[in-house]
Amino acid sequence: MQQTVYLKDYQLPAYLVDTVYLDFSLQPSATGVVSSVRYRRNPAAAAGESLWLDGQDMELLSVALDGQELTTDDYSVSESGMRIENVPECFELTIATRINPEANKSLEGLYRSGGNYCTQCEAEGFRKITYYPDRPDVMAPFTVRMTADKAENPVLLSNGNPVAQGELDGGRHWAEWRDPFAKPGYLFALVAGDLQCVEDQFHTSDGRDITLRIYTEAHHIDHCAHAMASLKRAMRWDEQRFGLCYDLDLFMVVAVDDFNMGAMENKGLNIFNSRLVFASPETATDDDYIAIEAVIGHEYFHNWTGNRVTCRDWFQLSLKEGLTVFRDQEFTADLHSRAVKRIEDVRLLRSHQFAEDAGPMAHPIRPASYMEINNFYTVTVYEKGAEVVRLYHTLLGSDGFRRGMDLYFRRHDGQAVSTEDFLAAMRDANDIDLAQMQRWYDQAGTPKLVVRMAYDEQDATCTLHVSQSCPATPESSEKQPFLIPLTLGLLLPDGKAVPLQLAGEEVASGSSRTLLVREAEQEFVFTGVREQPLPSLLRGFSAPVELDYPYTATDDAFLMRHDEDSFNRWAAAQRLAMRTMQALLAGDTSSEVVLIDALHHVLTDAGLGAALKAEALLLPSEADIAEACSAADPGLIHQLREQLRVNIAAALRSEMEALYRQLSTVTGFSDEAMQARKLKNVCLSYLVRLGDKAACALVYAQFEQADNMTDQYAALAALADCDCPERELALAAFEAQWRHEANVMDKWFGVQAASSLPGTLEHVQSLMAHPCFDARNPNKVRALIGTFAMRNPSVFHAADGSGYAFVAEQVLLLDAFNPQVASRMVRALMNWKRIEPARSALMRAQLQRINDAELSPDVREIVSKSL
Ligand code: B3K
Ligand code: ZN
Repeated sequence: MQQTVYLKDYQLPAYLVDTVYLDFSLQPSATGVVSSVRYRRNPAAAAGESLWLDGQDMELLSVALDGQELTTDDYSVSESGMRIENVPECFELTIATRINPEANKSLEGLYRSGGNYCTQCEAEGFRKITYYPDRPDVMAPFTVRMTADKAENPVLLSNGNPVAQGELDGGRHWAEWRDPFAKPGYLFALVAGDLQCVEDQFHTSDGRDITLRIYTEAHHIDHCAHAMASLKRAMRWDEQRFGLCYDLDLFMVVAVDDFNMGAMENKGLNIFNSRLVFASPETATDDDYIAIEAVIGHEYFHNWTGNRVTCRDWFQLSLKEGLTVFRDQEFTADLHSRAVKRIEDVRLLRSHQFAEDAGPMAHPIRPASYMEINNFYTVTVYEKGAEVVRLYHTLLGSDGFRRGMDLYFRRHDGQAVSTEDFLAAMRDANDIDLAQMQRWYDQAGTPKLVVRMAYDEQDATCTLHVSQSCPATPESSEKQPFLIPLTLGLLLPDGKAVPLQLAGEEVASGSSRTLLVREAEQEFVFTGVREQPLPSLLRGFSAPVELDYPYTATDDAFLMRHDEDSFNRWAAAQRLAMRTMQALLAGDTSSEVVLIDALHHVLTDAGLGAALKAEALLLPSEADIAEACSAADPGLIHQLREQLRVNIAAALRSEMEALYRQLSTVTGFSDEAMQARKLKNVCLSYLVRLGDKAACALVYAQFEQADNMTDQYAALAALADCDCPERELALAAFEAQWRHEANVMDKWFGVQAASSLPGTLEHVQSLMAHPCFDARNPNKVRALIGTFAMRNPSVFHAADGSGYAFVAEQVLLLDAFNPQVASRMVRALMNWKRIEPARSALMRAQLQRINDAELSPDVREIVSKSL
């Protein structure tokens, strides 16, 4: 049975490491690893402790201490590691092990992808390579030597800078790399194989020349230019915005096809899922382009937030991930549209993180315990973590935030620290009391902010009564009030903004300001308000909370037109659409006309940019609507939402067609062009709902004529959900065109798995036998099975339970070789308590079936907590 690890049990490492020397003899199924590590007793830890080294799934060949071979009397080995009693104050330990990269299908540790060797060590994969204190607070400089067959592996890479290389007998060669920066084992990386690279240069603002290389298999070498350009933009941006320069002479990115997540920030040698590197206009959508830039940025930014300053233990994961997500969000916002980026981030947060916070896996951004740390790379730790970092930014302003960051690096460069250290740096650099911020780290759950307004015409005052609460979550039911920045404005009936004068303050503060909510209940009084206003609350989504204000449909339609905050114009559109859906579910169609009228205005509003129009036209997803219901019926939600889309398309057909035609002339890849394409394709997705000949012909024409993947994919996705003759034509043509491009084929699998047409489950099952499908490849599993389980609610939740049974079966199959992927997939069944009773029972039965099987700790944790 898997042990639970608790934050409160943290202990300093008993031994520190001064140097690590690793020697790999690479062979596909029998790789020899010799580690020579210099240990020193930690003066800060208790004396006389034995040495514990983590290790698993290896064959131990020998152990020597200061050159003396040890016998099995001197150490004990278990499934999880090795203990050596009675070690000296200072010593060198040499351990030889043998591992099997070819057989490693967990994609953690050293494994093979496409005939090449690569590694993934975060969080606890280094212990599958050698016996070592595999914890982030043990940091050391690494030297790595590797030997390999030269013909098969002409390229040999590791962290840091190359030191030497040479030839050996028998067609083998060797290389040695040295990383001068002390790092934990989780940042170690090794790559060997038949790779080509594109090379570029970057001149840092502190006057150094850096060589940049992106490695890939030869046939993708022409698809790396966008990733390289993104890398250079990220390096420049981090210098300009945070004063942070790159520190080694070489920065490498390697693209591999088999990877459990997006990418990994290994020091000097980032390893990427190839889908987040390769791009050409023909193969990648505009969204792919933006995502590649963001993830290249994210991993690069980790060089400071994660690598130079790392985490004391894995409970602190958000220290590096929340902060680095915040940094990549700002990078994208500075380079593209800030408003659109904010809307997209908040949409993700509200759909996925709010749901996580309301379910059985709810945890604070700094969890207090875990069974399997890989299960905590979550939207809570990442996206809510980034929102908490954003709170400091809102509270301290841009300059104050920068002062805090500067102090954080001054104090902690080269250290492994905790979220308290980050809070302290922000506090001390700004001389401000931030003690209440700690609650955001310790308490799970989405706070609810209830706001009510009272207007007094006589006194011309407007009083906002604000109260906050937070629902019970598994770790606690008693919650302390949070510090919540509430950014707002007041709008008069003519749409003009009220200058905000808070009672008791001397000067007015413009038309938007941030109130600090600290108590469970608080009142704020604005004076000099001549007419009854409508409040625009939580502008820019100033805190990760659920807002409760009794807006009417007319209020929302008004805010959609007049709010000066573009984020809140979108938020009002979402609220209006959500209210309309909820009314439809209750059999009331009255707000539909308000929504359609408001969307008509959006379409024709000359003052609104294309991207914001597109965002406002997108209805809340079926999952979002289900999340807002108490006992959701996914079938009914799908049916009513589709009908609403048809009604919107029918009512606004001529405007949408006109806009579609007007935007069809756009070419190129500027931000404007990308935004225009987005709006055009949102119109297309509505028009296809009409399902008539003209509409389907229009979509198919776009499919055939597209010279870029954005347009081709949008048309394919639209047709995949439409029962028309063009559907099969498009799917067959796409397959014929792209069957040799693995990442493009994922789109083809995805649109079919997302289709709400009858027979989709059987079709998904038959696609598993397609020559391009491979259950060992996480991208394929995510594209086909993941899309079905997570992005096709109406079919996944089929009333007969067939979707649940299929997903449960796949989880069990996957868990036998890749627990991380299985453990993501099983989450589709996790929120069974929020679905209507009949389906809920079927979901629970499948969870029980999984629970009865032999499981990895990863899946066991999710299933046992869900039940
Ligand atoms: N730090 C890695 C994630 C590692 C996940 C391990 N299961 C990528 C990132 O967040 O940048
Ligand atoms: Zn990260």
